[in-house]
Amino acid sequence: MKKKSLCVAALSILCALVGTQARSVEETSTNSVPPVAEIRVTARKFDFSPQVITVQKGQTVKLVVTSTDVEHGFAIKELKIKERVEAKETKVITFKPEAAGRYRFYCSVYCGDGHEDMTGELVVTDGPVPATTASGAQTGGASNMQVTFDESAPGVVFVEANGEKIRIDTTAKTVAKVELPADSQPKPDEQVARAEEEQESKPKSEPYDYYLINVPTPKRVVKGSLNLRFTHRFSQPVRPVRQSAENLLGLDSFAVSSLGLSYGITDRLYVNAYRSPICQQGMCKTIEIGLGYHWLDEAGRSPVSLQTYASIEGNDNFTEEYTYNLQAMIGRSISKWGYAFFSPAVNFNANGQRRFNPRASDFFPPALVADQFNLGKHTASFGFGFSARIRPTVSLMFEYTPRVGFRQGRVFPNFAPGTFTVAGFTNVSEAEIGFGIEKRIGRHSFSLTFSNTQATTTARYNSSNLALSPKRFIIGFNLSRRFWK
Ligand SMILES: [Cu+2]
Repeated sequence: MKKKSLCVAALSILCALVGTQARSVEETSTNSVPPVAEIRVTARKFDFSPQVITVQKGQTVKLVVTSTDVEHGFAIKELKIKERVEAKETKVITFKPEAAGRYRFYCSVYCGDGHEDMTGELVVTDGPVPATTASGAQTGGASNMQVTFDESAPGVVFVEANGEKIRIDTTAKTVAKVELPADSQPKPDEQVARAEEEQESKPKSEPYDYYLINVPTPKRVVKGSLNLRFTHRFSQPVRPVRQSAENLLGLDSFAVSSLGLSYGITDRLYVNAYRSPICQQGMCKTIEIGLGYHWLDEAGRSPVSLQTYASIEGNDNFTEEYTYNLQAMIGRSISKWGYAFFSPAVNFNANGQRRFNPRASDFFPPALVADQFNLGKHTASFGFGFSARIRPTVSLMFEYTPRVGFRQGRVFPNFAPGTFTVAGFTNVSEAEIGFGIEKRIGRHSFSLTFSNTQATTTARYNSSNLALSPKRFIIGFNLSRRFWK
């Protein structure tokens, strides 16, 4: 009994001691660390504002995150924070960083192409947050803190934030609220409107890539960005499978690799260069150089997105046999996940110098009738396409390009009955058809493609194919990568 009460007494003394200790720690910490740091953060396609948030270790941080457009997320892996911010709503995220360091924060809800760019940094300092950070970098979006010094009175500072102005006199050690004229305080509605306005002026990224398989889309080339396009087309058709199986469905066959670059001079004007080794029936070493312009944006409340493109293709590294292309790229969303495209083109001189016609000398004995056979000189084509996003970053694509004028397929000689004399020719050409699946990872995009044309430059995919029937497809890949922006 005696023992027990002694124990209780000792315990209560211990408790009291620990309690005082804890209180004194708390007291000293409240002296140096402001208890709560409330920071307003704006989330929108595709950035956070501010992008750098500085707080102090051990401080309770209250992030007031507002989305000005669609649903976004806010996540910091190391601090186990992952929150959803509903469209046009505000979410308060409270946490207490216990270790100093730099933490990456990012959007954790897919919000469109460019989502991967939505990142920022939380800096947790050991000591007090530097004043410049507190007043400058941290004040983005809706919050707007301003610190001004009174030139006439030394030691007087005005701090303006969230429509309030406070006068701090460090010599007299007084703090006083200064009344602001009513109209100088931005109303929350105005703040949202301003944020929306800013966003309108910012070009949006279309949720599809620059090309379906061969057909181009009206995707904007962002100013200052360099975009790489790499295409790879094998030559052996997938079907009949019995033949292609031993070559891994054609993957062992001769493949054509073409490489291109486009650069955004402004957010509308871009230049493009592309080199492809083959055209039809052999090596052409074609270089295509073009200029494009982005006219309309569906996101900018136009019914369609529209881009036009003009280019010149020259064979043998741009030294001969020129073709001139004009193309329009039109795109429209048909649902939340589907997009329709139409890309009409004219290709002047697609068969210039009659270079794809059969020649008398191709035959033995020479078939003079070949000189009379004409495949036409120019091509007009009509590329139709669809893409459907089946996952946030995965799309299925289909395209179909019928054409008129010069259409190169396979040219067969027709023999006069019972002889070996060439009496005429038949040209078998099929409309271009392609389908594929695309995966976008940040600024990369990779597509596995199937198409019945091996040539990929503007004039060639539009005017010729491998003389395959539409049932026969070759496997290919498209790779694209955006640099610099
Ligand atoms: Cu996002």
